[in-house]
Amino acid sequence: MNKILITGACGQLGSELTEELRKRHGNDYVIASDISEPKSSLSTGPFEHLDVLDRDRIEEIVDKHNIGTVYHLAALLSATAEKNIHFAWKLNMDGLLNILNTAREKSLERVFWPSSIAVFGPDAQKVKTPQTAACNPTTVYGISKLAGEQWCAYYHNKFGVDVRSLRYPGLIGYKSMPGGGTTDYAVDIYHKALEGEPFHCFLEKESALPMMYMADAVKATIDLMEAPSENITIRTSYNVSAISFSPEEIAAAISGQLEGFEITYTPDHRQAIADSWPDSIDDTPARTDWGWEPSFDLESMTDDMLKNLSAMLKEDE
Ligand code: AKB
Repeated sequence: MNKILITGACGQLGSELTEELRKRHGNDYVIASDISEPKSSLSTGPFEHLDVLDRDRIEEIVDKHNIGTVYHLAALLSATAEKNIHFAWKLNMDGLLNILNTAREKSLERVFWPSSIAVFGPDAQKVKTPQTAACNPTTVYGISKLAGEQWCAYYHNKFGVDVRSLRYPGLIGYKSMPGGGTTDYAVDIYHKALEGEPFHCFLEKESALPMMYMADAVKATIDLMEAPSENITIRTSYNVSAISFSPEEIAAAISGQLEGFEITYTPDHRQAIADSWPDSIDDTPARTDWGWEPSFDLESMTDDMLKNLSAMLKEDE
């Protein structure tokens, strides 16, 4: 049976997707790869050092492990990308093209690539942004995601590469920290709350953004990848939605469970990025085409985050 390769497996989504896919298919069936040293949670199965800008190395790993499916997650997120625009473009575009070309030449069965709500810009409908809203991003990250979506559709239409994609909102999980995103505050806030420290938020209190709990994000990804080809009507990238909240709303949900939690607001350069994105997303095509439905809302996510994160922090003591 052909195996699965995950690039960017040390990242926030990569590490959880690796864990879940190994649970479902067996440890040896899922090859984790990253440019960074492997995290201890990845030691359950094979790991390969991989810079996705190195096409020869990608092909070597694909041949060595008889790879049939790639989840290509290695990329720079929005806030980091704004600080290094040329490298962000290179990594996000050339990395994707290396994977798409490998998939084409080696006739891989399936590729997953993450897009983002960052494809939308300030002129898109803010609330319940539809799948087909105008995509005029004002960040280099958003520009790279929009171009990436078009490359995915092109490789599918021209060369028959079965590449599938989701426009993720901010992802929130307790197992690992995100790195370099604008939505990262919504993970950090739980850590500070449990450490008994005040949280200094880099966004304004009313700045609502689309978000999703990690369990839902992993489920959406695998559900999309397991859907029959004929159900996939969108070959750019699907809107997927779960929760939408502002910093003051997540703070209120935490305060409901943890007495004495304090938050202050000092918006920085990331506020402009947040302001350019939707407040919430409409994901009707994902629901219709492959049955997408999230399980977690703000309350149930907060409950699960605080329970699991406090258990983890206790273990580390
Ligand atoms: C980011 O904040 O950059 C990401 C995203 C919404 O794509 N979490």
